[in-house]
Amino acid sequence: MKKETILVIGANGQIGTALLPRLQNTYGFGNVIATDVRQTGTEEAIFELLDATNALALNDIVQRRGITQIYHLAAVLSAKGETDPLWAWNLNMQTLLNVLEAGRTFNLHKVFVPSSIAAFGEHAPKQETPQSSVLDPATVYGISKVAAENWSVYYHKRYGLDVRSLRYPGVISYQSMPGGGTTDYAVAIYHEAVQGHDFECFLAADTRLPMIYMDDALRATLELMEAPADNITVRTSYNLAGMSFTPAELTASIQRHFPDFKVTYAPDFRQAIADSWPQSIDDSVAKKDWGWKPDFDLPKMTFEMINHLNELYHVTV
Ligand code: AKB
Repeated sequence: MKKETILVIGANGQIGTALLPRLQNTYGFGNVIATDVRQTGTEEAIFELLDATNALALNDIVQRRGITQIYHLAAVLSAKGETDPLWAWNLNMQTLLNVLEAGRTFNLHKVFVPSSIAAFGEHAPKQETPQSSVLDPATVYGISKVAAENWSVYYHKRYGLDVRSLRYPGVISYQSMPGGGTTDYAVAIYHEAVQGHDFECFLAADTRLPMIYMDDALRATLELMEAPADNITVRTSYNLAGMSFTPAELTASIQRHFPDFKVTYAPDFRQAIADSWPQSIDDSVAKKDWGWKPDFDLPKMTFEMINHLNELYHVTV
């Protein structure tokens, strides 16, 4: 068992929920402290309430628990952020700066700060978007991610803080629902299909976006965090790819299991956000630096999602 004490901020979110058991396996149950602004009562972890916009509260936990690494997973996502841009900016930036300051002040070994494909905007190439592209995001979430990438480089260069980051595509998982993202349709659609419901998609049928299955996203996160520091040539955030598909292609892959499943399309304000993002991502630098290789394609992910959600909803097929 590795000797680190890990703090997870936003542990009840989509990635946190799935990441916790993996961290507990690697570092030991007692060495992973889960925190969030709300307690669900279902946490299988050592849990503390934490509003990470409060620097004193964050610093108190870091000191009291002898934290050596932070995974900062709390953020307001792309669609929700557009409903209240200044609130989203303040929350995303205040939590980020508090985490980086805690990292510097308490000499933390490593900090993980996720970024997103939302960091890209209309002037980045849409296909196989390169690691180094123009970053002109259309959302406040994207703007906060670009700022976070630059702050991470600053803390690394100026203070030697070992901050690492991935530009996550849309993450698809069965463990919990995402909240407030533009790629959320690709999770909700499975839940409706498995329950025998029709689905109304808020993006147009041909909207291609980069996506990744949670298993791959978690493996990427842990492989990046465990890579030797000398291998990490990107301190902004690594491009990360799993697969790319449209709502129509996702529907067809679900219909191979549920032939009667029906989807209608009613694009809303999230369409413009999706249209500003890449359609596919070039993650060759992650492959070269720390050996990244995705395992899940669309058919394999659909098979897994349906199996897990069948268990959840007790549907027999
Ligand atoms: C969102 O849709 O906002 C997120 C993301 C791509 O970062 N899933």
